[in-house]
Amino acid sequence: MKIIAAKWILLMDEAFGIVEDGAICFDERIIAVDGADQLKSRYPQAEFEDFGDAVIMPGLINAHTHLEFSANRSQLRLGSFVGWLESVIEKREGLLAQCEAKQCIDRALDTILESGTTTIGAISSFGLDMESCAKSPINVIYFNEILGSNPAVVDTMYGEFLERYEQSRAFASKSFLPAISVHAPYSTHPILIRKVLETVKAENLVVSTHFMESKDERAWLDRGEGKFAEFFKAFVPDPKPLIKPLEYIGLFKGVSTIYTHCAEANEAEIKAILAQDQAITHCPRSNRYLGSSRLAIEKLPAFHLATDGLSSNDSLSLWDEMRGALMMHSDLDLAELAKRLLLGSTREAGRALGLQKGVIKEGYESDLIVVPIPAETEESMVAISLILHTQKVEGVYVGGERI
Ligand code: MCF
Ligand code: FE
Repeated sequence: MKIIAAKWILLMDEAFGIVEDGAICFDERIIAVDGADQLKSRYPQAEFEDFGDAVIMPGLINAHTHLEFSANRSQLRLGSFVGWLESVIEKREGLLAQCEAKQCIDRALDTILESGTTTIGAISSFGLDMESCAKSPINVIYFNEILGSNPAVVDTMYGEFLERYEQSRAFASKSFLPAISVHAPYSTHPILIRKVLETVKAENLVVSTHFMESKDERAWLDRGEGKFAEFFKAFVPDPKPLIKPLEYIGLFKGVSTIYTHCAEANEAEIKAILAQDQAITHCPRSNRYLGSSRLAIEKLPAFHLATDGLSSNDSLSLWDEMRGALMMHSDLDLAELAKRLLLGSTREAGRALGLQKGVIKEGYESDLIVVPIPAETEESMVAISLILHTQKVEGVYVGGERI
């Protein structure tokens, strides 16, 4: 059992509660939050550490990233979605090989942990990141991806997916939870979706999917037009969209689902997602770099933040993502936005993934980070200051253990 104290504790409760001069007593789970003296007399056997001028808060949760693309710097073409996708197909082999050779997945995981992210949702297209994720101290929801739009190859795609999924199940542990990702409405045949959703329901898993990420996706799914029409002609003679967006959302009814991006989603689609009690991931930098619209977060009751992969971003740090979001949503009140971004990187992400993480509350898991903050910081500036100045954190606890 441990007690840690600091000038500020950010609880990440709904009201963004801050405890001044507080302390937390915990083992694997959080036992109590109070003043240091009170906790020390209540739990005299606990190990004690005072971090002084610092913030203690839940470890950050990045619900959507692609570690297998971590070798990318400027090989992939940014600016528009289908242009980017073509470059992925062209450069994929090289990028994956480069990543294996340079062990860049392990390095990416190290930088993620140093930045204070203690849980990730890793979208895995090929299974190359499986062992690294399974052995990392970071908690991983390992989303085995399924895709395939051509009916002629759906059985092969499903077989190949199943093999990866079964392999990942063999690694399952407290910090490695196998799950399933359906790539996107333009890339995954409804036959495949229905098939994997049977497994999802039987095993009560969380599903992750890309949804309405780009203007190209909007034009294709609504009207069968635009750059996707050209793109698919390379594979099939007379390509047609596989499904309407609202129908796609309907497939996931009754399943805990995370829709990543939604930058081009319309009001009816957002309403349908919320009516099904499902979650929306916001990746502001990835959207900017792939030419998508700004997601109107001010219209959403909740959202969580994620970095996406280095395939469409310049870092895997949620602090960098929060700084990007502060700039992107330039009409929103700075202090309120800062709080929402912190909640979106902790509480809301934990909730979307169905974890007892992301909040400092009795019974929640003890994934905690310690971030230094100048002594003279006023309470009203704590959230803004954290976002503007944090690169690496001073201390990380995962499941109550100091890493
Ligand atoms: O999230 C970004 C952009 N949107 C879609 N997909 C990916 C992203 N980063 C990597 N991907 C992967 C995706 O999982 O690229 C492939 C999929 O395996 C594109 S479809 C051939
Ligand atoms: Fe993604």
